Amino acid sequence: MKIGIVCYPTFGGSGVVATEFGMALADKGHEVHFITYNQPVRLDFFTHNLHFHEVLLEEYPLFQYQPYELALSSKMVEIVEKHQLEVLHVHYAIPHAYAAFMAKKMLLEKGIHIKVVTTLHGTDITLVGSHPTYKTAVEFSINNSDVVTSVSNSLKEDTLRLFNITNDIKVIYNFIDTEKYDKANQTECKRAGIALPEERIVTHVSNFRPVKRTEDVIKVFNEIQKEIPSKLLMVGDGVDRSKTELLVKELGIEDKVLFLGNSNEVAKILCYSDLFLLPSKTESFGLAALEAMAASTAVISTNTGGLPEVNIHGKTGYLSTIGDISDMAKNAITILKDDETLDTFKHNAKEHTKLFSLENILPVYEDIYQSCYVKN
Ligand code: GMT
Repeated sequence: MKIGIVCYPTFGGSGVVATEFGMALADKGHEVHFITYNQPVRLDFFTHNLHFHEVLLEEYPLFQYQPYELALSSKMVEIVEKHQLEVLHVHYAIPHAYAAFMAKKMLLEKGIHIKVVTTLHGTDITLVGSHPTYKTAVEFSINNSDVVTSVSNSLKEDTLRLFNITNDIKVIYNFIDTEKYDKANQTECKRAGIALPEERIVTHVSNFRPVKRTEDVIKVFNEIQKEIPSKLLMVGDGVDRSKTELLVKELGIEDKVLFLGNSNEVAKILCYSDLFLLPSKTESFGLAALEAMAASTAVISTNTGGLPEVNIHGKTGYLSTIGDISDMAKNAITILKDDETLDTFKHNAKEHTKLFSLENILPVYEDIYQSCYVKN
């Protein structure tokens, strides 16, 4: 089919899911068109037959804020018409679902019918979408999408609790390309360059926003390293990075913590990892945890949002209450203290990712696209 994908092109989870999803669809022979303001960070044009259409903004002195929704809607109309797209899949409701609704109406005026699939990812509902500033428009966009999907049961429940929803919401988990993370396929996994043989490697990957509680990552690691020789890899960047680095200095553990910044090589970095820390305040799914699990890494996370649907307590890792540093550290030490326990958790983590495999999730979306097809 000919599919238009609208997403944020950044390192955030929704953009990563949308990009990897588009590449997987292209691998299966679909014609995929990305419509967004920059080339998505994980988009690999060289090995995939994909198209990228940049949404350009026109500066004008009157605008304090440039009207991105208008530019996006206009671009969607142009690309649907020009390439005869058959379905539009928008990731993250704000403002994509709203802009898609407008594009659909404009296309109808031209006698072109197109259906819109909206995938809800998390903060578009929880932290941002339900704020009174946006709520009316987000609710309208969800109720007027042709198909609405949510990345976890927890997010669906949040959506139904926070909005007056008249539309059906299908839960379809985020997917993972398990092979990509398979350590067996990682020829470049040179662990010795990162840590001593007797050291464990702990990892955190995020956009360093307050919701990720990156200072808790440092506090938990500080307790771990008192008991177990270990290193911490901090991957990503964002507003909380400097205060997180400051805490590392205050605790005097600079020699044990490496800040790697944003990376397109997450799979390669995770190949070193024994344990992943995700102490988030809220997480509709926790794609970063799933990526770690696919690289056979045990997970210590909070028990918020969709995390219990991804990280299974006592099997793939442990869940703790938000901010409970000592419980997270205690659980981490339980996992890391001997090789046999660590290997069991790592094996379980990898096994559990089969539930989220590309082969399971992709056909569900293909069926949805087929059901949306309208002959023009
Ligand atoms: O900023 C982003 O794009 C990341 C963030 C978001 O709000 O969209 O990620 C959300 O979507 C991811 C992919 O579906 C989920 O794995 C994350 O849990 C979710 N983040 C939150 O709920 C805070």
